[in-house]
Amino acid sequence: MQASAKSRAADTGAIDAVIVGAGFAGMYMLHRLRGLGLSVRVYEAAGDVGGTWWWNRYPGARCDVESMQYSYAFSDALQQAWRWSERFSAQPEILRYAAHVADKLDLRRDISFETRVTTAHFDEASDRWLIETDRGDRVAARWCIMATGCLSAARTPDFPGLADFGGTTYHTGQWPHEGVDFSGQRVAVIGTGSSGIQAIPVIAEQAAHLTVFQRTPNYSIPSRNGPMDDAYENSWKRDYPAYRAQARRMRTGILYGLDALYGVNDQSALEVSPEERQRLYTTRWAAGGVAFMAAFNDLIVSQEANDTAAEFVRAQIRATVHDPRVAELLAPRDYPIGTKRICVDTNYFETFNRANVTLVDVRTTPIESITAMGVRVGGVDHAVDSIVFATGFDAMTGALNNIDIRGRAARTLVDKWTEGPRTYLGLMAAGFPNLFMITGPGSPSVLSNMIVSIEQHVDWLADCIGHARARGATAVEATQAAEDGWVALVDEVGHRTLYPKANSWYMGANIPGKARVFMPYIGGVGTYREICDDVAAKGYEGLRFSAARATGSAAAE
Ligand code: FAD
Ligand code: N01
Repeated sequence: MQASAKSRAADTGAIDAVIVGAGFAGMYMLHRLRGLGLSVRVYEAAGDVGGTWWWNRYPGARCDVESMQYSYAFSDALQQAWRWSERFSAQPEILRYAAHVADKLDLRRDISFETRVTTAHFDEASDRWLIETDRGDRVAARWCIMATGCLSAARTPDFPGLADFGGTTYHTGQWPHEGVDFSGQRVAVIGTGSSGIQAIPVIAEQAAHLTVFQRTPNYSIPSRNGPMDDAYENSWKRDYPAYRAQARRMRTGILYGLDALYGVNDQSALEVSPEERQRLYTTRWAAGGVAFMAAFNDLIVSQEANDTAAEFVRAQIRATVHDPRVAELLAPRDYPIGTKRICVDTNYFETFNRANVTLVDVRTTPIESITAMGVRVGGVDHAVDSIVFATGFDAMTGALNNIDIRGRAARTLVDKWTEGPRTYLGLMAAGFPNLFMITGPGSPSVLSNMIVSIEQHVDWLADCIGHARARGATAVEATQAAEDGWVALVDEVGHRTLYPKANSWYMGANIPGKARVFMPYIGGVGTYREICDDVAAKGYEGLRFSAARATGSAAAE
């Protein structure tokens, strides 16, 4: 069912909760809050559910966490009934899955589509958020849950001359729903992150000529994608709840295969012989996927260990790409493997052996301008009919900062986060009572199987809201001390790893002027869950519960 919001009248009045976003986070949050008996309204800028998978329809888009795991675990009936057709499902199938969940749970009746939340202001007298949308909705809600996504604010760099381009431009994160036919065209792809690496091989097969503009080469592991193996599917489904429980305790929230071969190897890369190292890397390269980074336990903390994995990948690139000059350009050197999001591909490096593909290095000579005819680099014009921006997102904070969010004393979130995001557990921010973030900065979020992290946050938040209601509190707020302590921990744990060495979006480095802070919590999904559970068990340590002045009640704590 496709939702339609065109004729909807604007909402007014007071409700219990507003959720912003109807991706996997907002959908499950709605389901849980309904279960608590709350009145809920979800606002979603897109035309239907699915979030990431509604927007990112570029050719080649698919998940790189295996589909048996990149799916909801909260309902065994759901996970038993749904059948994935491939090891790593493509975007249309993931979107169908989201729609199926929405149908099953009858979610759409509480969702306003094509509706963007523009402001959220906290009213200290009533302990309510006053929320406005671009369609004129005005609603007061006790609880405001931002399920706005870590990778939903697409970003096109401000290239000089962009407006003059005579052809068509696309962004991978805002792909036309009717699809694009590149047959016979000269196409430019700018950007070689995960999106570019997925799109480039598919576009190359269709376009007359493809020119790839690469600023930073990426480490990419072959996916070895293929049709879902029935035996593999059944082995998961036989014991799904137990496997999901194991995955929740892993650092990344992913169980790497059901046999020991690709599991997390708790050995240092430096404690085995070079031959054994080579054997293990080769096995994982052959198996495909992000489990490559679990070959040893110190790849993200030891430069020396990391170098062994990085060199292995560079050797694969050299062995794959025929032209040695192109192979060298494609081989990443100036940051440790895994410290920019590891990519997973199908025929990415092989694509550069095609006669209709050209690689242009824009590291040494940056893109000068976009002209009417194409892309100009170092005085050379590359004439194209279409430009695909695979240039990523204002990650983790972009979607939140796009909303005018004001907490106590009308302080804006943008102002609070000038030096980088500050949260308690990645869930709340001091001075912003009753405002919750799902997979917010300061939580494992983008370093994990995000559906695992989403479910953990949603369950925790539903319990927290239930707890607040049970004790008669109308406001829940992180204390400044709790937030300060958490921010310091996130920073300290991050700096125990190699991650800060890369100019990555994890560090805010892809957005000019954005604070350089390692934003996610890298202590691991399992550890993080224990911390959150412990906080709850201690009566929500670090949170202050109170009752609104308007109700006349005294503070609840
Ligand atoms: P989203 O899916 O981003 O949904 C947020 C929604 O909020 C969006 O629909 C947006 O329109 C809406 N929104 C934002 N601001 C507003 C506003 N002001 N008003 C109204 N609506 C608003 N993660 C993995 O774990 N494994 C993968 O394999 C994987 N593959 C990915 C592939 C791609 C191409 C991309 C871009 C990301 C991928 N991710 C992957 C990350 C992915 O974003 C998450 O897995 C997950 O889908 C996030 O769900 P979400 O609901 O938190 O956010
Ligand atoms: O974005 P990115 P993405 N001139 O930021 C380049 C998830 N995801 O959309 O590295 C020239 O990674 C930029 O260069 P540099 C996943 O979490 C998952 O690809 O900044 N180039 C880079 O090459 C991922 O990490 C999947 O030097 C410019 C590229 O654009 C996240 O989404 C698939 C430039 C941007 O790469 C974002 O991925 C897709 C400029 N001015 C996405 N500005 C899966 O497979 C930027 N670039 C699961």
